[in-house]
Amino acid sequence: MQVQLSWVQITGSNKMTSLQQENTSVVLHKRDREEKPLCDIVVENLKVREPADNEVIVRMNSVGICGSDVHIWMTSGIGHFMMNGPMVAGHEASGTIEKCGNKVKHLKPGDRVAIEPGYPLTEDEFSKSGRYNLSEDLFFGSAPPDNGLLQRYYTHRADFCYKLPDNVSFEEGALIEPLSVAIHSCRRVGVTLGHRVLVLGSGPIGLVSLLVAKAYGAASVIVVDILASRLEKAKELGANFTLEVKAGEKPQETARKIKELLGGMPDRTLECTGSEAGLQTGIYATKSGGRLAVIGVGESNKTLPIVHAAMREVDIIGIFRYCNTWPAAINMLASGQIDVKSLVTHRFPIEKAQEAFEFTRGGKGIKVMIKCEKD
Ligand code: 572
Ligand code: ZN
Repeated sequence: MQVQLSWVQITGSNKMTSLQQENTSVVLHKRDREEKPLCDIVVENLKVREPADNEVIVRMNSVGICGSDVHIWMTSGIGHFMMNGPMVAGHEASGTIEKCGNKVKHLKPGDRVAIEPGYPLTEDEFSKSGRYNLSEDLFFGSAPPDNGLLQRYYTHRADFCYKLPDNVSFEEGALIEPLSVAIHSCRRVGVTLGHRVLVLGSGPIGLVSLLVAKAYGAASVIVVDILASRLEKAKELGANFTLEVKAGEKPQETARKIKELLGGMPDRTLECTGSEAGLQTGIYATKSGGRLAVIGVGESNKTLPIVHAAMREVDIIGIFRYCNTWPAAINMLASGQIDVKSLVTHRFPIEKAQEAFEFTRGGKGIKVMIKCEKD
């Protein structure tokens, strides 16, 4: 089920509040012609939805661009989620409470919040047990066809907005979303004190996985990628070792190099590339009895040395986004246990969203932030 928002464009009325008049939003519109990108990015003014009793309107401040936003812009969908009309982009977000619904108790106008973009729409067995990310009826802002958060004003469930302490910035608040993927992954595979950890891929998710693995007590972390420039950032962020892999190198050979550099096989592996070679490398590299998190997605069907994994009791653990991570992430940021600030390399105002998406697609920066507030 999706929440359908009205696509009424503001045309001007003397009854409108200023809030409605300036709700600049970044909307993906599927093009008529079969030419990539399959969507146009249109910066337009959308109606602000009034909050229900349990909702808030957030004056958005920072929204990070995720690889999936770019993928949807290019292809008009992701996996089996396909656009069925115009759709607002963006799901890594923070802002300030503008207005509260009648029954909202824990927030008030002026509070700074980080927003968890997905929530279950039914009380099924998964949401009841706390694993609400697995619910069969989910809203997730910016997963087609659900509208995303890249707007000047955005209405959301209040209980999925988390108050930020004064010492956590809006950008850090927006970065809690990718950070959550890493926290959920480290929890699921049980990264703990003394572990050797392998991170495959040094994009934004690989880099936050490195930071979270260290915060969870990993004794050493090796980050592997085919791009030397990204590995530089991994070193800056505290990777004990980095390994540049040549495209086409045999996964067994990469696994051998990983063991040599680490001084032993990794206890835990966080696979963030989504590639067949990455997953194969992860299986060969992980220590017998160890665990591997499948974080990157890529092609649905992959050829894997599954018997190799089974015979060595390497557990392959699936990851679907996250659940119950925002409170821990906020505490990790506020206490200084983790520092994500340097991941933000570029900033664009919301009016220049097209430039921001093109820049992200070019793969030059690490995390591109869109600033939604007027100066
Ligand atoms: O930050 C959440 C997020 N989730 C991603 C990708 C980027 N950002 N996922 C990968 C794509 N899936 S999917 O569409 N699918 C398996 C293709 O459900 C969701 C999780
Ligand atoms: Zn994302």
